[in-house]
Amino acid sequence: MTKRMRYRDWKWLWWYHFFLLLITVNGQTRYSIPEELKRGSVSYTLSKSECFTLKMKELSGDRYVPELVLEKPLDREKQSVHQLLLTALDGGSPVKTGTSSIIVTVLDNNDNVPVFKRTLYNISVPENSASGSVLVRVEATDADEGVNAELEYRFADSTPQALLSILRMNSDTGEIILLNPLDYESSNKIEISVTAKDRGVPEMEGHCRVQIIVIDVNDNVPEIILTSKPSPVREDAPKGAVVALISARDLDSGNNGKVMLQLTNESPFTLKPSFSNNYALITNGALDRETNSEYNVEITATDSGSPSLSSKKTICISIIDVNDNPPFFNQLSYNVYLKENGVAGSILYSVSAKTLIGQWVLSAEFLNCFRVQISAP
Ligand SMILES: *[C@@H]1O[C@H](CO)[C@@H](O)[C@H](O)[C@H]1NC(C)=O
Ligand SMILES: [Ca+2]
Ligand SMILES: [Ca+2]
Ligand SMILES: [Ca+2]
Ligand SMILES: [Ca+2]
Repeated sequence: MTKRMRYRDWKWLWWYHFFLLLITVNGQTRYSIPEELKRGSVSYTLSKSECFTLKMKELSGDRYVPELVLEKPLDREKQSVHQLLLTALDGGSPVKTGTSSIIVTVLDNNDNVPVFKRTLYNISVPENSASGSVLVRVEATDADEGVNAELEYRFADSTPQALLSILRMNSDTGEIILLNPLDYESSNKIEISVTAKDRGVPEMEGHCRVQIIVIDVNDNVPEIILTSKPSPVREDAPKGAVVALISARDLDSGNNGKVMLQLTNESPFTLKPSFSNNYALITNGALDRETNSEYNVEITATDSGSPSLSSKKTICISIIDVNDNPPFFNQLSYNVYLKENGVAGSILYSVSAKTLIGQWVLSAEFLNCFRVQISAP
């Protein structure tokens, strides 16, 4: 009969994990190796291992039983399987040995927090980004396995409702999706906290921040504002007389909000820039009510965006009459021939003069004999 141990003597080892009994003695975790091995004067050695050692436990009657002792905490994330080799030596001469492998599979415990690849995601997006577009994808990893590493992405509970109506989180992929248009003019920066939660028990949670910088797009048309109503202008107003005060406004920023005002058509007026975006509409030439009693001045506002936007406004300016036209007769002198003894009241002669509303006055020395009668032309 061979002294070498046969398979059936060792087959318990294939079932070792059914028998491993966890006992803690003096702070050490011990896994007792079953009864069957207690027979005979057999000694044991264990292959070198960082975590496990073999201790002989004394039983009554000088009998010993080998125990597998855990020397330091296991960490599945460092080593998930430990392969040990147990050797049994008999007391004979020469010594005969038998070996068996012990495979220790370390079960996962949810002891790792999900960790984001970046603590801050800093991205820039134009304000006209289309709804439905993916702005950024956050990503976290979890060193555990199975449900302990299954992640769900969410916006932090403290996220304001206003942001939740603009952004949506895909809880599986970590993609942040734009729901509604951004508006640089109302908010040029969005900051949001994101969490990744695993499905372990208890669950663990990792955090990161997402900063979305909104880039201005030229989406506002410049406006022309009359800061004072245009006042009617006397036709004899000197050059440079202020007719109206005008300002320009554009809600965009930078070049998109830089506005230039111009007069579109020829007129005896010009725009004089004053402070910032303010202008004065002033006279720039001779006015004449008799040729033009009213001017429609068209102003164009253009921003410096690319492409640029513009708007127009027409201002109506009326010219006030000044009595600057003396009446003049068709002829400088009229020669009238009369017979003596003429009937009083008869019309002698008609004269006419170009004039505005006025009076006809006859020299005083003739008032005894003549008077002027006005008749329709
Ligand atoms: C985020 O990006 C913007 C523009 O790219 C930059 O000006 C800003 O300094 C960045 N912020 C941080 C905290 O990195
Ligand atoms: Ca773990
Ligand atoms: Ca985990
Ligand atoms: Ca804009
Ligand atoms: Ca603009």
